[in-house]
This record gives sequence, C-alpha cells and structure tokens, in this order.
Amino acid sequence: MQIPDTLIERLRKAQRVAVLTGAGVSAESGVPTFRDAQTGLWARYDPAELASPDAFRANPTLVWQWYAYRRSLVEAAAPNPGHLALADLERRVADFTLITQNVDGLHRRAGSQNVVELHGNLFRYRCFSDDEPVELTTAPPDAPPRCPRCGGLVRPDVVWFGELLPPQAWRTAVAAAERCELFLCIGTSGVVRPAADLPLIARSAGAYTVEINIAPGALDGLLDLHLYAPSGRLLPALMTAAFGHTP
Ligand code: BV8
Repeated sequence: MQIPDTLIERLRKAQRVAVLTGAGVSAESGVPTFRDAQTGLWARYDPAELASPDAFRANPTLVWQWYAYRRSLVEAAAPNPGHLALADLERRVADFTLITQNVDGLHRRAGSQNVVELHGNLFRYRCFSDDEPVELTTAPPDAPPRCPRCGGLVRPDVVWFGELLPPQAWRTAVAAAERCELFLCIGTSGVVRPAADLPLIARSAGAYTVEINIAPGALDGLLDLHLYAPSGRLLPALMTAAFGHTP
C-alpha cells in the first residue's frame, strides 16, 4: 500500500502526537465494530438503543446480557498488529497520547501505557444508583448484581448516549489535540460527539491531521490526509517505513 512520504517524514520527526481510535482498530481482532450489523440473538437490537440509561432502566437484564456477550467476544480476542504498532509508536514519541472511544481494553493489552478511555471500559463496573465504582471479581452473565453499598443495580462503567464523558479524560484529550503537531484518527466513523470533534480541534490548532479507515465516513474531506486501508495492515507498514522496524 502506498503511504505518502510526507506522512512518513512527519511521523519520523514528530515530538508531539495524538491518536484517536474507534472500533475499527479492533475489527481485525475479531471484535465487531459498534455499527457493524449485529449477529445472532442481538441482530434485532440497535446498539445505540441498548447503550443508554433508558434502556438499562427499562430492561437491566437485557442490557447487562448484551455487555456480558460483548465481554465474551473481547476475552476471546487478542490485540492485532494495529494495536501493537500504536504501542510501539508510543515508545518512540516524546509526547504521545492515545485517546480511544473503545471500551474493549485491547490497547492496554497490546502494551499501550498512556491510554485515555473516553467512553469507559467493559471490564469496569459502577453502581447505577450511587455512581460509585463496584469491584467485581467475576461478572455474572445473566443479570446485573446489586451494589454492596446501597443495593442499587450494577452497570458497566461505560459512557452511554446522553451521558457526560469522564471530565478528566475529556480535558486530557482536548489538551493533547490542541498541543500535538500530528493527529491520527483511526478506525472511527466520526459520528459520535464530542469524540469526533477532536481531529477538528487538532486541525484548527495547527496539527497535521490524518484519517486511517477502510472507507470514507463523516470525516471525509475534513482532515489533511485520508488513507483507506485496514489499520492492522497500514499501521505496521507506516511504522516500518518511518522507523525501519516494528515488533
Ligand atoms: C454527550 C460506549 C453531553 C458504550 C459509546 C441527544 C441527546 C444527548 C446527546 C446527544 C443527542 N444527540 C447527539 C448527542 C450526542 C451523542 C452523539 O454523538 N450521538 C450521535 C450518534 C449523533 N453523544 C453523546 O451522547 C455523548 N455524550 O454528548 O454528553 C450531553 C449530555 C446530555 C445531553 C446532551 C449532551 C456520549 C457518547 C458516547 C456513547 N457511548 N460507547 C458502548 O460501547 O456500549 S459510543 C459508540 O460509538 C461506540 O462505543 C464508539 O465509542 C462510538 C464511535 O463508534 P466507532 O468507534 O466510530 O465505531 P463505528 O462502528 O461507528 O465505526 C467503525 C469504523 O471503523 C468505521 O468507520 C469503519 O469504516 C472503520 N473500520 C472497520 N474496520 C476497519 C476500520 N478502520 C480501519 N481498519 C479496519 N480494519
């Protein structure tokens, strides 16, 4: 695949890099993307309907089982070469921030250290009533457990539609977008706000912005460069071109 020399040179010289990833970077690990057609018994549900406080209030067992199903998919998955390339890039860049919309934890499993999880994590839990964290050694598959403090329902520690992003995570992400010289936007449809604003914040602050995706989406034409190839192939190729070696 043809990677423009300008990107290779910019990456090789970059001191301040920010990356935003979406579900597309986990696709080659076998984890369905958020807007892939759902399969099996979940085929008839719209993820955006299930990923909401109203859905959990209306049917906590159904929503809990959907997240248990997604945890099982992630537990069966492994980081792919795209995740590994980003962990390698972090070790090579002085000021590197990996911002993810993903809740699957695969960047950390790949070795990324400084990961900003904008939308939470499937493997963390909190009480739906008092909003405090709840430690679970294992998550029961069938129904949400009860909070040991107040007896409220336990929910996954993810950000649902209509909910605020974790304020510290959002501040960290915006600061990284505003100070970086190179912003890579990888594997996201660019439809969910405020995450999708980050590449535009970076560009308006003077960064060179790049989209890596398999198809044009909502960000098409808005960034400096759009490269269309699977991230699990393109990212290792980019690292090899820029640094001559990948793990
Ligand atoms: C907020 C966690 C302030 C849960 C997710 C009305 C009321 C309230 C809010 C709104 C409203 N109208 C609009 C909003 C804002 C709303 C929003 O943006 N809605 C959109 C849909 C219009 N946002 C919010 O609600 C946010 N909060 O605004 O708070 C507020 C509060 C109250 C009132 C007003 C405002 C919270 C958003 C977070 C929602 N939670 N996830 C869970 O995962 O279950 S978002 C969900 O979409 C995903 O989890 C993911 O995080 C996010 C983005 O999806 P992508 O990662 O991009 O995945 P997708 O499947 O879409 O695309 C995959 C891409 O990969 C594709 O482009 C594909 O081509 C590409 N790809 C595939 N394979 C590959 C590849 N690329 C490269 N290589 C490959 N191999």
